[in-house]
Amino acid sequence: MRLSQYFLPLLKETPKEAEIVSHQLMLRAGMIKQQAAGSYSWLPLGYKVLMKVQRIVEDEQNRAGALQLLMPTLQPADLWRESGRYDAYGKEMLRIEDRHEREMLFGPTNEEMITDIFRTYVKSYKDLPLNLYHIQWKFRDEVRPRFGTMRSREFLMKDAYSFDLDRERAVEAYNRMFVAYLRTYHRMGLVAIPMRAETGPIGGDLSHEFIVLADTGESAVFCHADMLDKPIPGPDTDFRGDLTPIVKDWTSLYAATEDMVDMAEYEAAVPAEKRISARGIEVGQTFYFGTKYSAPMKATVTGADGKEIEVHMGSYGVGVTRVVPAIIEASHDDAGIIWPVSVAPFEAEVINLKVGDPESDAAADDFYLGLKSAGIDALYDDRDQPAGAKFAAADLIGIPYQLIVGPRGLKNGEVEIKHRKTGERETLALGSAIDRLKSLIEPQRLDKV
Ligand code: 5CA
Repeated sequence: MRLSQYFLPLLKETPKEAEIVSHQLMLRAGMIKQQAAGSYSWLPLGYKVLMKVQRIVEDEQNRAGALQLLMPTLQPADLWRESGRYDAYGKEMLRIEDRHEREMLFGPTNEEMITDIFRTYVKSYKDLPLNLYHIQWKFRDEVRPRFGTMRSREFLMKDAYSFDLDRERAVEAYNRMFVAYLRTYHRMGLVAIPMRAETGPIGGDLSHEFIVLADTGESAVFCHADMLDKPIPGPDTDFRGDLTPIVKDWTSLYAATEDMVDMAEYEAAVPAEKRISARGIEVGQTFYFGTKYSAPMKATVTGADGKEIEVHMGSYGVGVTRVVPAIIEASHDDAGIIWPVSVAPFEAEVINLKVGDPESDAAADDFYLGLKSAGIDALYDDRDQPAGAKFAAADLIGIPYQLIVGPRGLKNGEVEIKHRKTGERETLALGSAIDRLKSLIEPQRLDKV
């Protein structure tokens, strides 16, 4: 993408309304624009990151055997009356009336609707297990929307719903999502720790929040330090096999959110030097809630013995629009964002230091086209602007590698690569720069880990 033809409204000043660094940087880097309280447009650069995050989520959901569909955002109130949640949900639910005075709501979550789909079509135990998911906009009329897309009113969620014959098999389904989440966040460059959690309005007695540690996080969390460097299950993980050992290993060390922590238990379980008591961002949550929805909504299947069985369900959410600021909270410096390659809007940026100089233009054009044919997603700063402004913009938007092309280097047959994360600079012969970038970038895509 040529920057001269792109839409990238960068801000020079830090907007006053933004309290935390990720919100400030998302506004300054032209990723989002606020439209109303807790409501944001995703501009092209931000949208590109959002879609990379979404693709990783889809990839790992599919790998774990979940099937993607898409449900509407507006839901009939009657469906929620069946589960009893229409009145219970309170003011966080946005209620709407259509022209026929039918009561509707903008879905804050989809347990009822997915249960309705299930009960319409699935009648036999032979059709289980089943896990259906979608990635779709939710609305929650939060009392205090804040921190940009971290806690907004309209936000994008991946929500998956599992259906099984009994608790034991439902826990197997839970474990598949648990392991899929470990892989999902890892591929985004995040360290997300599963912690025992409260279930709130979704319900149930088994739940984990996946937490990214950050000082700006909204929840207080308590865990064993060794949770931070546990090995992530690999791509050869058998999702049809028994995942209990992996989940046991990940839940053997103490990790709980403030709603669930028992300080005496925590201090007994974790030696003083291993205690992490910190703040964290909840990037996802998993729930097992048994027959909470299947019982009142009559979602049953016929068992092998011909008897009707209420299915056991779980639901599994990822805050897709929250993950983006969480990554920035975890990865930035004073100059701007530092994207992990796997979610970076572009993998490399060609910076032409002297637009208008025929040699620089020709070399930079060549690199841009060469990167494209090498399969590297590149941004090309071909704007006629001072070098300082280009460097500042490149650091702000955080592309992992900058390929700096200028007349002085070209005279010696050289270009420079700057690593955004470390600030390290390498001088390379013109002919080897693309191969070098390829060898740096490819392993960091994390699509094979
Ligand atoms: N139905 C269940 C799981 S599918 C559910 O709704 N779970 S949830 O309430 O925990 O939401 C799932 C994830 O959405 C959360 O872990 C969080 O990452 C994200 N999320 C929740 N509320 C917001 C919000 N106001 N703004 C941005 N993300 C949010």
